Amino acid sequence: MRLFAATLALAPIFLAPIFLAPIFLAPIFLATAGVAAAQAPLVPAGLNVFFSPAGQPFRAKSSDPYPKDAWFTQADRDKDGKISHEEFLIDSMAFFILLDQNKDTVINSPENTRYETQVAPEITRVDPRIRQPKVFVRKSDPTMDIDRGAAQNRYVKTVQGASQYSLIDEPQPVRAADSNLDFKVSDVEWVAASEQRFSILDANGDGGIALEELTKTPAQVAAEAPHDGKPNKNKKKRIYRGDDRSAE
Ligand SMILES: [Ca+2]
Ligand SMILES: [Ca+2]
Ligand SMILES: [Ca+2]
Repeated sequence: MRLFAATLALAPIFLAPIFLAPIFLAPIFLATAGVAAAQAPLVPAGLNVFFSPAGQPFRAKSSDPYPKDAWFTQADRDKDGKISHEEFLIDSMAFFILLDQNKDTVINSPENTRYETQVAPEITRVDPRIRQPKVFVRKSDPTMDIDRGAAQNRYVKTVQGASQYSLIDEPQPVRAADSNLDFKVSDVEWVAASEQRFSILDANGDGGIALEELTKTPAQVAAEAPHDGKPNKNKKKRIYRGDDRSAE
């Protein structure tokens, strides 16, 4: 009850038009991107994408700063250079309210589908710019009860969905909040998920998140990687793995 009451108390803040503006622009962006793009890549070339911890997409030209900064600026409402716990929850709940189209304080299946297809279609695609983990083929281990050699690759963790653009490894942030697995995300579940996300991001546990405290998303790493397309003759190809053989 307390969480719900807190949500209601914050409601007027969520309605501030300036605060909501970037999210309202998303459908416009998608409309201008063109209906014909339905089967084509939904992330036009040259656009960098960032997903807030709540799963809100931010998009920017590659010539502009990586849009993590845009989220930070939005969430840091008092502009003190840190996203406080309260600011983090407000930002997260603002996005919840936008996803909750029928305003019943629950994100239901159609509302989740709208998220996946219209608000954040990037999560259904694999971004070719992002480097995926190497897959190793190992000989089967005779000490294991079951021969897992052939099936082992199924367990290699790939970077999928929203994780490609997120600070937290959650391929589908809305579904991830559905802790009782009833295909609905209540406001209470959303607040609980937001609390967990804050704990993860507040690395030094001081109750606030500074921009420097944030890691780089896989998309950001890809965007900041040396210019691709041309082989770099001056640089030896290095493969990072446990048994680094770059010295061989
Ligand atoms: Ca702040
Ligand atoms: Ca709803
Ligand atoms: Ca649920």
